[in-house]
Amino acid sequence: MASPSELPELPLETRCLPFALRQYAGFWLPEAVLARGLPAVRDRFAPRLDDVLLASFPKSGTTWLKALAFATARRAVHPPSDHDHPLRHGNPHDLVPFLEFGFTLAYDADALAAGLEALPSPRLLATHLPFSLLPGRLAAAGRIVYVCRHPKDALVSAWTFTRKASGSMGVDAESYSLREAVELFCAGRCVAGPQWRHVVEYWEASLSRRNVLFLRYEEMLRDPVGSLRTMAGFMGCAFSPGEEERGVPQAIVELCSLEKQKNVEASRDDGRTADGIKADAYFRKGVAADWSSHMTPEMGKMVDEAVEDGLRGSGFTFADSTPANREK
Ligand code: PAP
Repeated sequence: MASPSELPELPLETRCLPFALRQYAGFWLPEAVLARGLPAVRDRFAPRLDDVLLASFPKSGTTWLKALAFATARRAVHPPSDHDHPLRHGNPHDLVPFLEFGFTLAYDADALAAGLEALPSPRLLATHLPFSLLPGRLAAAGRIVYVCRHPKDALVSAWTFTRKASGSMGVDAESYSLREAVELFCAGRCVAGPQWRHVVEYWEASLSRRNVLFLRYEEMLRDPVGSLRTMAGFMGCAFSPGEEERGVPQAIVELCSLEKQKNVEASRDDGRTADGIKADAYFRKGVAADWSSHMTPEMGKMVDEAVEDGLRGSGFTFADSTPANREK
C-alpha cells in the first residue's frame, strides 16, 4: 500500500490530463488518490454486507449506472414518475458518491467517514479503483456491479471530457491531442489504466464470485430494460409482477435516459457537481462506436493492437465496436 512518503518513488506520468498519475501495483492512478483517497478507503471506510458498489473504468457508463441504481434502489421512496424525483433535479454523481475521489477531495476525512457511516442501508457507492486494489472486506462484502465499455469509446469519451471539463479542474487541455491520448492509453498510462487489465480483473471476479455482476455498456444500450432487470435482481430488489405490469422498469429507463438526464437543470449550462466539475461534461452522445468519428483508422488500429496484446491469454473479448455495428 502506497504511503505518502513512498509516492515520490513511484513512476510518474504527467502527460495524461487532467491528473498527474503514479504507477502503483500495476495501475496508473491519480497521485492525489494514491496519497489520500486509497489509504482512507482502506482505513476509514467500513463496508457493509448490503452495500452496492458501482465500479467502472472511467468513461464506461458510470453516470448512467449511478442513475439506474439510484432510481431502482430508492423507488419505494422516490417512484420514477415522481415530479420531484431527485434525478429530475440533481446530477447522478451527487446522489451516488465515489469512494476514493470523495476521500481525496474531502476537507475533513473524519466527517466524510462519519457521513458514509450515517447513510441508511443499502448504501450506493461508486469507484474507479481496480478490483485488486479494493480493500479485501470491500471486495468480499457487498454487491459489486461493474460496467465495461469498448476501449476505443471509453478513450474518446475521456479525451472529450478532459477537454470540456478540465477548465473546471484548473487544468489547460486546449492542446491535448487525441493522438497523445491514444499513445498514452496504448501504454496503459491513463487514469486507472491499463483499461484492459481493469476490465479483466472484474470480469474474472464475476466468474468466480457471486457478489460481482459484470455488465457491458453496449448491451445496456441494446437492451436497457433487460439489463436493468438483471441489475435489480442482483441488487436484491427485483421488480415484482405488479411493478412489471405498471411499467416501472421502463419508467426508470426513461427517467435515466441520456436525453432526460442532460436536460436536468443542475446538469445544464454552467451547472457543477458537488466536486465542482462542469456537470454537462458527463453527458455527450452516449452511443457505441463513436470512436470512428474522432480517431483515424491508424489510431483505431493502434488501440486494437495494444488491447489484443493486453488481453492475450485472458479469454476475454470486448463487444464488437465497428461503426457498422453501431445501431444493431
Ligand atoms: P465517469 O467515469 O466520469 O463517471 P461515465 O459516466 O462513465 O463518466 O462516462 C461518460 C459517458 O457515459 C459519456 O459517453 P460519450 O462521451 O461517449 O457520449 C456519456 O455521454 C455517457 N452517458 C452519461 N449518461 C448516460 C446515460 N444516461 N445513458 C447513456 N450514456 C450515458
